[in-house]
Amino acid sequence: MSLAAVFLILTSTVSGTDRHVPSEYSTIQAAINACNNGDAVIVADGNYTGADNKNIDFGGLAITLRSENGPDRCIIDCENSGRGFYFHSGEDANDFHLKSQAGRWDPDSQNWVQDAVTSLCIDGGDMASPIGFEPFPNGGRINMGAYGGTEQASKSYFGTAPCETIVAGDINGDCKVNLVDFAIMAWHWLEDNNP
Ligand SMILES: [Ca+2]
Ligand SMILES: [Ca+2]
Repeated sequence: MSLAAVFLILTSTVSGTDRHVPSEYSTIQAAINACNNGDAVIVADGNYTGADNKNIDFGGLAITLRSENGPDRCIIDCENSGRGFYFHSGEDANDFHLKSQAGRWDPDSQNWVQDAVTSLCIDGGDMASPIGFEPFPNGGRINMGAYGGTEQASKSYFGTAPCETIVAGDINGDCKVNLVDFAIMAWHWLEDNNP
């Protein structure tokens, strides 16, 4: 799956050392490998590619990974191969769900909760990637990040509460049927994802 992931902000209650990419460590994984629990990896603006800038593995550490100046100019480009992050060492996945005013899955309460802000990574994934199991409203476009394309993907927020009634043809879920929906349909026109 093609995935360009923007850095997620992970929180930690312990303060530690700040480790800067690329000024101190040439790759994101190299910086993480040097971390102890409580450290922060801070990534400067740039487009990050290559083996040590994808499939990023926290190795079970409780650390913070964030962009220095916000997600717009700090991109992990997986170059159509691999994934942005690979969490498999018991990391607390709770922190990886993108914040959303329309709904974020909270594993602790096993419920959808609403945040005060909405992450720009929602509906920020590759237009050509299937949205998979993202719940409605999903914007008709995959989210960036660990839960993009899954049933735990954070919901799209359009400035108001989600629709009370779902209208046929409203592909992105903003309660309106208009050219935005048509554009999404046109983008995927005659696509066949059957195996
Ligand atoms: Ca989405
Ligand atoms: Ca719509």
